[in-house]
Amino acid sequence: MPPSPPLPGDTIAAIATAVAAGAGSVAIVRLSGPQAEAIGRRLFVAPGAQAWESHRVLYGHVVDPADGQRVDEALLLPMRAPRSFTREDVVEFHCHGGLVAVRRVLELVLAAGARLAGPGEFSQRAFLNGRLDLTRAEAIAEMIAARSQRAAELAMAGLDGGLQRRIGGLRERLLDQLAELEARVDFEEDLPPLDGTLVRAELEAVRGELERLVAESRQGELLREGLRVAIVGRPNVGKSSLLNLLSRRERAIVTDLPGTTRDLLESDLVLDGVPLTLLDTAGIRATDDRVERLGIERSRQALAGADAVLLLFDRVAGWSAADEELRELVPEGVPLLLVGNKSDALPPGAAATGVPPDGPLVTISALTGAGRDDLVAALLGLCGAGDVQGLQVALNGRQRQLAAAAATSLERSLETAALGLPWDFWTIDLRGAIAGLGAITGEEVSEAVLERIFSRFCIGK
Ligand SMILES: Nc1nc2c(ncn2[C@@H]2O[C@H](COP(=O)(O)OP(=O)(O)OP(=O)(O)O)[C@@H](O)[C@H]2O)c(=O)[nH]1
Ligand SMILES: [Mg+2]
Repeated sequence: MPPSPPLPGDTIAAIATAVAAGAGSVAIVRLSGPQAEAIGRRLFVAPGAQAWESHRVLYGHVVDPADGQRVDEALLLPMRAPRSFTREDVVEFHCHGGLVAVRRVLELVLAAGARLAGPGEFSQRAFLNGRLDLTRAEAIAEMIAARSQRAAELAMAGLDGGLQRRIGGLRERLLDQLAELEARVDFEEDLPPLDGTLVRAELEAVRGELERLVAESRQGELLREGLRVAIVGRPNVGKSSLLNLLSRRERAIVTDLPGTTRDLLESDLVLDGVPLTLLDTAGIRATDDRVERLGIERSRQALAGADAVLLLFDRVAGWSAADEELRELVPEGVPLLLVGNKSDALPPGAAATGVPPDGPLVTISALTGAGRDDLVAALLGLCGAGDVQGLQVALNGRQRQLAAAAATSLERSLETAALGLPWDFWTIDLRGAIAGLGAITGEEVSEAVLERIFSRFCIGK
């Protein structure tokens, strides 16, 4: 059962735009609830004969009712229920950006009777008032968090209801089967006989679809969360040069002196639509230099926390025992790509020697950029992020767990069916699967789960 809509009488308010000094020219204070318009009228003075109509912008000033002092020159946008994001009365003050004026406006709004909104409370109200299903509400948070265009496109597909239709469609198909089965439990004699093989085929088909969605969700997760990729290797092999090549700017200092990089350096970038944080590390070697030793310690820590590792070696000097030792530092199970650098300096005919005996290998030149695309493709392929382009919808972690559990329930239902047990035994796990899919779209979800989901949103959304 969906939880009950919010209590009437409560009007919430928050700054809806980014709260950072100098971050934008406009800042918005948003109110939602039955008092929104009354509060707006108390604080906003619109000169002339401007009408307070829904969805019509007013120009004027925010004024402190205590002393009549003008706080900001602003626009005000009233949106009356139900034609608003929350389906409640909404009023937005579009103030000047920066921090001071907008905070003052928020204070006045709160003093006038609104309550500061919790994280995601506007979206939660939109959901509870039936404006959005849960997949669309979650897509809002994903849109805000998107770090690449592909991630934003996937969030947009979620906002458009792509995921709700996929999951809702599967749930409908299961509900149809449940109805057939339950009818036979109660009125077997009055109905035409049910063909169990057809029911099983349908359950099997839905289970297959769910498993596909679960498998694809790994890609979506990469798009949402991005990858942490550490570049490691011995001093002077070209790690900082590779960071600069991939981030297309002179991010790191490059010199011909071994031991140039002393500290971890991070660079956020997007490769083929996948957001990544690339870590340039201090070259690992035995040294008496205290600063360099500390840097090397950080390199080891970066290795431990990485989703993938690029182990760079000098292709001209060839793969060595020292490189092999470094390879052993890479934790088990972390995707590892061996990258032979400085291919431009390789004498002709030397291609076959000096390479590692095994493991995925690419050869590049961080100096000329040769082999860059092969490196990117190999890295993303190793991380299972090879075809994010083909992705239509993607489940988030919560949705994936529910979909996987629903698939398992269907499997159990199919086992029951295979044993030839009576219809009502089939329905037990089928109901579980239906409930799980309902929890994804929000048809069957508890208050506590909702709280958890919306508390991860930012305030003002
Ligand atoms: N010919 C050639 N030289 C390169 C290439 N990549 C890097 N170098 C040179 O190798 C030297 C070391 O490059 P860096 O990028 O500083 O190497 P690093 O691995 O970051 O070195 P440390 O920070 O000392 O561990 C510099 O002189 C670079 O110009 C390459 O692809 N070809
Ligand atoms: Mg370096």
